[in-house]
Amino acid sequence: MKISRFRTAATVVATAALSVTVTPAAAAHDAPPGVLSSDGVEVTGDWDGDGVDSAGWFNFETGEWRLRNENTSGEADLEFTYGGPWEGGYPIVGDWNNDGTDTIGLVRGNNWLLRNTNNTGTANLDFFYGNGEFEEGFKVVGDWDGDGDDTPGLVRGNNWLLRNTNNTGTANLDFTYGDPVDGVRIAGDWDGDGDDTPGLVRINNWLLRNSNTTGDAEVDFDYGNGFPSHWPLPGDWDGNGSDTAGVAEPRNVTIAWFFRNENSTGPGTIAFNFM
Ligand SMILES: [Ca+2]
Ligand SMILES: [Ca+2]
Ligand SMILES: [Ca+2]
Ligand SMILES: [Ca+2]
Repeated sequence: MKISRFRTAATVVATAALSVTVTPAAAAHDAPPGVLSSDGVEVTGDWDGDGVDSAGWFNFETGEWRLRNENTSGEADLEFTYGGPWEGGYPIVGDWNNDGTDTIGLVRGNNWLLRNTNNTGTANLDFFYGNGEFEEGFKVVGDWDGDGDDTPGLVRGNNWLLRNTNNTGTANLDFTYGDPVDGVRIAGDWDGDGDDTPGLVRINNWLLRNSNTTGDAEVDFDYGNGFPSHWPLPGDWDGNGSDTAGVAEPRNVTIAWFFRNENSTGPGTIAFNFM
């Protein structure tokens, strides 16, 4: 639920999606990191505050967001623009104000522009976190301290730098997890205790840790087919308080979503198409 995915050409390697790789074509319109060509980004979050995370999609070329409230095939329940055409930015979603609903945000360089409602408008929160225009850290979002609000994180190599408030400042938590060059960085509440903690997905191997401290993975399983056919998107699909594995598979005119309600190897139990 706290990670977004670029629906990109297969030419983008996994590591490129994790670091700022501004190509000449992308630089022309400030495309999100790692994107060579793309028409959208997948996200998951609880748009209606019912406790269940569901699918969403952001088109960074037009600023259009499409969010769906049910994990079934169908049209968007919410459709609006946030971030104008070609303004770009790295899309993130989270519950910035602890009202139970996940909403949208964009990160441009180190400028975090968060909005508390899922509709067109300007940023309700506008602050800086990271090192300037060329911050290379992979953006993650989560409730690191379990107080109910989601706040920023940056992962530089294997260094996780997490902040507990949505305002300008430095990291409150600083630890290492994973290898310097590693899989896709994710975050979620794997054990349902209220705090979000790190995860790594290496190809299709999910390695989850339950505390925001240096150490090894506590949960280790395989799910999905790995990048680039599947992109990991964790979330709470059954509303029981714990985040579990999901993947999105971009197809020609839609995206196939496969969610599982346990962090273990096995088939997806929820499957649908939405874009
Ligand atoms: Ca909220
Ligand atoms: Ca928090
Ligand atoms: Ca937790
Ligand atoms: Ca769950």
